[in-house]
Amino acid sequence: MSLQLLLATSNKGKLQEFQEALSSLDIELVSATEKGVTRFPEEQGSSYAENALLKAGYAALATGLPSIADDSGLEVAALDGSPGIYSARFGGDLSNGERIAYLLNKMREVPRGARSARFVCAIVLATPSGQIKTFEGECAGEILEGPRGEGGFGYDPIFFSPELNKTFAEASKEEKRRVSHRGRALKQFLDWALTPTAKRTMKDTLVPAEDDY
Ligand code: ITT
Repeated sequence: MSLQLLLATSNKGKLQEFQEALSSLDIELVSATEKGVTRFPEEQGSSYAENALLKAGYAALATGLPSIADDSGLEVAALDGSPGIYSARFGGDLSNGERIAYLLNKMREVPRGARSARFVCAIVLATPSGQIKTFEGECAGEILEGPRGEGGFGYDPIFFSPELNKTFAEASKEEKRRVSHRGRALKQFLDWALTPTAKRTMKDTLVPAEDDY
């Protein structure tokens, strides 16, 4: 029976990207909702890694399963690195489209050539007995003056990737995974997941395998 690994997120876009990136591993990636975890602790950390650890650690203790969480954000140079770790709540309780409009409005005076930004991602694996492993990735881009593309999620329609020569919302899933902050952190996770240490770590579970009954 394959190992179960819980993904501690309520963001469907992240869940899809993790499922696709980890499909080659002999791991059953289960969502938090499937295991009855629908709420996570408030993200009070001062870094992506701290917030990811809060989510993964909480899920590991709540379910007894090794758990991974992603904390990520968009850092805009002209806004002094904002919204950063506050990306999901930037502007308050807004729809995705409203949040994009809020960001674009803040940047209305910023000329082309001064609209650089980066996405940053920390993925943390936490086990029920307290083992922790962190993976990080980032990618550089520019904030466009208006949205382009229908794919992805969050700020993808306004994030132009010079490597792809298109926005993340115009990119295919494979293209986004190849260059994105999450794709890069997931690549590190994938490389590590094939090592003997990783297999031991991911077996650190309080949930008995079905054939143990
Ligand atoms: P969970 O905490 O439940 O995982 P969340 O959406 O609240 O979901 P974060 O606290 O990590 O996650 O906030 C990250 C926000 O940054 C996310 O809501 C998006 O607005 C933005 N973001 C992160 N990665 C992104 C990506 O690949 N494309 C577009 N926007 C992204």
